[in-house]
Amino acid sequence: MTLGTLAFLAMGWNETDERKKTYYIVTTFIPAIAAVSYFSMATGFGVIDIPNHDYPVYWARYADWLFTTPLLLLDLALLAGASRNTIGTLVGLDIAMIVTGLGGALATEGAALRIAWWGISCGFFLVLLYFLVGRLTARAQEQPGEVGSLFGTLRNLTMVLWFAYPVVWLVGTEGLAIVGIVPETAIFMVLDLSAKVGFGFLLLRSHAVLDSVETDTGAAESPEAA
Ligand SMILES: *C/C=C(C)/C=C/C=C(C)/C=C/C1=C(C)CCCC1(C)C
Repeated sequence: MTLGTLAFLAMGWNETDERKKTYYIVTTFIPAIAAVSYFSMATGFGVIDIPNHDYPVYWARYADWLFTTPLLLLDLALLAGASRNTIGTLVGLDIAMIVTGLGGALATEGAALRIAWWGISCGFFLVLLYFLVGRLTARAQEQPGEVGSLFGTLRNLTMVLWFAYPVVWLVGTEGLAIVGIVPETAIFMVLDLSAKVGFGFLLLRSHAVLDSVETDTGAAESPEAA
């Protein structure tokens, strides 16, 4: 994650175009936050023992995801030229998904209740995907040049990888504990690296495509821009 952060910093260092800078700033913070979160988990601060739990809870994961998943969605939304309302909706659903997921991880009243929290979180996740596939994709397809296809690639990568998180959670130590803590941690690490550093590389290496993005972010409140 640290190497990814440094690579993105280097890639964006000499960028002068204000709009493109936004992508570099957003995308660089994603692995930077994850690096801090992993540091806290590696040193024990990001892990707590909870009464009635067989396994420690890695709460720092959720702190990481609370900030990094909205930033990933922001990258996608900016690429699609989404309105502020759409961005707000996506981020709201995403935060609700992570917070209810944390509720499940911390719940002490037994597996059934943990899985109920998981179900609530999945509900937010599915609505989020609905916006990603519907509203955002339609908007991205109106974009000139190759923006639509870059968006499609990143959206598909995001959907495939993000889908794995609730599955790993459910079979892992937070849920049914079919998979032990070591493989679970390893799978989350690969997912995190792909969804953050892999995603970032795909986005930022398409430097030329970012030139043609048309934004709609001000449309909700600034008709004078027209
Ligand atoms: C870089 C980190 C990423 C992309 C994390 C994504 C996390 C999710 C999509 C988590 C989803 C979850 C549910 C849908 C159900 C409850 C458990 C969660 C929080 C793992």
